[in-house]
Amino acid sequence: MKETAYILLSFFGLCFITSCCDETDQNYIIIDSIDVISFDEEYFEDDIDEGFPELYAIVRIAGDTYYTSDLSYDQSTPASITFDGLLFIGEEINVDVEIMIFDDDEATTEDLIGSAIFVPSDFLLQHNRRETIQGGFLELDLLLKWECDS
Ligand SMILES: [Ca+2]
Ligand SMILES: [Ca+2]
Ligand SMILES: [Ca+2]
Repeated sequence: MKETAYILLSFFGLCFITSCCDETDQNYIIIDSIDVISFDEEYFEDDIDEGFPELYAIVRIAGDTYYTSDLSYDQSTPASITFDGLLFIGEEINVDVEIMIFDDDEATTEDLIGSAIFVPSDFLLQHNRRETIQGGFLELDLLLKWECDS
């Protein structure tokens, strides 16, 4: 992760000098944040009604945890979860990436609310700032960052 950040930094540095900003050359995906648009409200594993869940996300690649987010501040949908410019580069852009949404619970184990799978390279052609992915009742918007964004 650190290594790829350095590669990206030097890449941006080079582009700064030569002022290149050809988006068609971009071979990586950056997710700034995600919006939880909707989810199965019957997900609750707890007996007590605790209101709107404290949402956070775990990103997994090939079953390994790649990123764990902080809790969302939002108490209704759409609930924003920051991804801090999460980078997918190299082989990572061609594999299944799973975003799992959890409810953080203090007294009991966290509840899995749902998950959705995408392949980062699917977004390269369109260059949309917002991409919607779904998994069952779960609907997420991915807010993507592109090199030429100002
Ligand atoms: Ca819960
Ligand atoms: Ca909770
Ligand atoms: Ca629980």
